[in-house]
Amino acid sequence: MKYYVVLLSVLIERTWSTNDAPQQLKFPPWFKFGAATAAHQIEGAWNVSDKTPSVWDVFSHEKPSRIGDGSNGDVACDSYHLWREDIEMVTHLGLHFYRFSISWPRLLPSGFPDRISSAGRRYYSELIDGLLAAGVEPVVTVYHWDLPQSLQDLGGWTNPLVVDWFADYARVVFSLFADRVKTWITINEPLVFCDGAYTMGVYAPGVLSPDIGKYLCNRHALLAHAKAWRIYDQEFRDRYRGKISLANTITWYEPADGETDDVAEIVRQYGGGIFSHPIFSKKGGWPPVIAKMIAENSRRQGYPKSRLPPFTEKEIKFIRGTYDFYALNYYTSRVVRRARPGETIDAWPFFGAPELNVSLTVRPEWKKAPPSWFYINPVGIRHQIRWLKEQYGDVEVLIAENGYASHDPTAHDMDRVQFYKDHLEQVLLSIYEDGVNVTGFTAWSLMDNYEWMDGYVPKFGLFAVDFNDQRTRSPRTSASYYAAIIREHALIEPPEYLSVTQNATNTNTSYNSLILSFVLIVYFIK
Ligand code: PNW
Repeated sequence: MKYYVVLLSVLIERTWSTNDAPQQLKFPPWFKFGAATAAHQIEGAWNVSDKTPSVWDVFSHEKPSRIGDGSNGDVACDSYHLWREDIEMVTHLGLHFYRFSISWPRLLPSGFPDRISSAGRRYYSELIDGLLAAGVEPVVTVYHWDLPQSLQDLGGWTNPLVVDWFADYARVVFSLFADRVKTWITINEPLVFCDGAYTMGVYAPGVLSPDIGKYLCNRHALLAHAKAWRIYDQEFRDRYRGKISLANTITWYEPADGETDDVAEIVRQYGGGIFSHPIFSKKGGWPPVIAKMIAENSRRQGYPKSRLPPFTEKEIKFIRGTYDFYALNYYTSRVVRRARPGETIDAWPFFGAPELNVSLTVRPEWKKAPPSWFYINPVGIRHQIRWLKEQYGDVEVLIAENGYASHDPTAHDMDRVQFYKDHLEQVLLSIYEDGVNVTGFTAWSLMDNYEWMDGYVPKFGLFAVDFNDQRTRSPRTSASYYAAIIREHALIEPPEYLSVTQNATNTNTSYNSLILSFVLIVYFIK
């Protein structure tokens, strides 16, 4: 009996007291930490081997004035050549997983599976093998915005055939890598590449068509995701037992003082619901409140049909349930108020505002970060996660992106340290107070990279990259902080971490250990 007591005590001690963090600051044992990048933002080698141009190559080459610093992703972090250094950063941090994306035109130069590039295939295969050899799980995004330009020339995401084009591409990706990759994201942030491109014209391909193109893109992105999910489900799941979903970026919307919550809720349904309701709700299809609003707007504008093309019953069923978890990207929040009569509402800086006829602002206390849309509100991530649970039930949530940009290229980035600390604190509250099954957190980004139309100006990296030189990577303070969180599997206070060495932490005796020892001594004396 005594042995069982000792064994039990040791088990309790190991599970709950492996460091000095109070219980509520520890992450659950199964919680995983990662960091993310995307192909176009880091790889460079834009025309190396048989790779063909993506929409971002063409957009940044033809319209450099549309990019903040006039730059492009021709070299970026040169990860096509320096991927071993990327793995070194990943292991330096002690990440459980590394999320990266595959470049469609690098793997399939024509956009179609008539020919798989052997250079492209080798590149991703070696990267995956290198991660696995280092004990790191690869988490792979199939599409992170770099559509082959040849497909854009055929209409890109506005052409209904893109659903099949994407599905064929996804099948190739699964057939090459699903033996080694167990977590998949089909498509990253359709809100940004549809709205950002078609409503605002600021993301590639920069085709302005806010009324029509944007909603075609939305519809086809959802069908393409569903088709890829079903291909994985039917042709690969039995053999490889992986998980697959899409990633949505959702801004948290709250009502302005004096406004009711229902106006904020409409914007939530637009920003988060359009790409979630069809997949995660019991009924499927567009969020009803949004379908109704766009139908009414369309009628008022003289369109014979809703500009938001409805799904057929068959399509609703086809899309519904095509998820294994919810991949949430969270960055920022907005305050919503109804537009005043006659007020002009700008599409920029935020998605959907003119359609919804609302004004979107920020609270004065939310600190501004570059890029232009970024204001910091850490509790927004908790509200957003709780909203997902309220809307779609107990789905597993993977935070697939969260991170901070500054203009400061230097190493001592206490603002980023604070950002991660504040957001991870809210994630712990989501888990322990709101009872949401959040299973992982992904820092955006592993390193400074090509921040789309903002070029190389905003620095998102845990590691700094010297873009004027050999793309040397150097860890920032936030990298040490994130590595310490991962090592301790707990949220630690930045000042404590920065002043206390690892050795000192280890020699501290925790209160839990003291109490446990006391209980054991009393038990044996008796
Ligand atoms: C994400 N917003 O984009 C992308 O997944 C990354 O590629 C990108 O580098 C990162 O976030 C930072 O921009 C977003 O306006 C773009 O809220 C815009 C927004 C959110 C995410």
